Amino acid sequence: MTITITAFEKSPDRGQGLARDTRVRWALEEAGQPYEVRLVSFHAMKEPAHLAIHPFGQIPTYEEGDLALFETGAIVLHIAEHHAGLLPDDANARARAISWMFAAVNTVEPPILDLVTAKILEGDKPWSMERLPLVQDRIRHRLRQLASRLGGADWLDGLFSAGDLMMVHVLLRLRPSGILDEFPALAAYVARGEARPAYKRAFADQLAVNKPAHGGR
Ligand code: GTB
Repeated sequence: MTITITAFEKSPDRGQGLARDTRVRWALEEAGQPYEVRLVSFHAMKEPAHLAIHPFGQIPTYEEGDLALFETGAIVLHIAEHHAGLLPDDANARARAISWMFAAVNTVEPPILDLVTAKILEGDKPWSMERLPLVQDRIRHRLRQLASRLGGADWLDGLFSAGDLMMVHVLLRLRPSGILDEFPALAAYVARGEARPAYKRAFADQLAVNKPAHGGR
C-alpha cells in the first residue's frame, strides 16, 4: 500500500530540515519504506479536506490505505512498530526507546518551542527581552540533564532507535540559537544522527522541495 505524507509546499525554514515532515521522512528512510509526498499550502492546511486528516490543520500527516494519522510521535511510532530498524525486539528495551520518544516531544521540545515563540511571536512585546533569558535557561537545564544521561554513549539507550530519531530532530531546532553548541556532547549526538544515510536522504528530499531559488537566501 502506498504511504503518503504531507509537507509544506514552501517551508518557512527554506530547507533546513526543521519542519516536522523531516522526522517522518527520516523514519521512513530508516525503515526502507518508499513514500509519496503531498505538498500543502498554509491555506490548504486549514481547508476541510486537510482538517479531515489533521484536526489542527498542520503538517505532517501520514496516510496508508484507510489509515490516516497526525502527530509526528504517533506517526514515527507507527512506522517503528511495523518495520524493523527503529525499535529493539526486547520488550523492555522497546518500552525504554518509546519513553525516549515521549521525552523528546513532551519534555525536551516544549521549552525549545517556547524559545521560538519568544523570539518570533513575542519578539516585539515590551517584556520580551526580559523573558528571553528565562526561556533560554529552561532549555539549558533540560540539555544539562539530557547530556548527563547520554554521558559518553553514542545513543540514548543502546542502539539507535526511534527515541534517538525524535530527540535528534527536536534538538536540531535549537541549532540556529547557538544553544546546542554550548553542549558539545549533544552537538556531537545530533551530528551522529545527521550522519546517518537515512537522515541524509530525508534531508535531501525535503531540500529538493524547499531550496531557495538562485541559491540565495
Ligand atoms: N505536535 C505536532 C506534530 O508533532 O506533528 C506539531 C505539528 C506542527 O507544528 N506542524 C507545523 C505546521 O503545520 C509544521 S512543523 N504549522 C502550520 C500551522 O500550524 O498553521 C513546525 C515548524 C515550522 C517551521 C519551522 N521553521 O521554519 O524552522 C520549523 C518547524
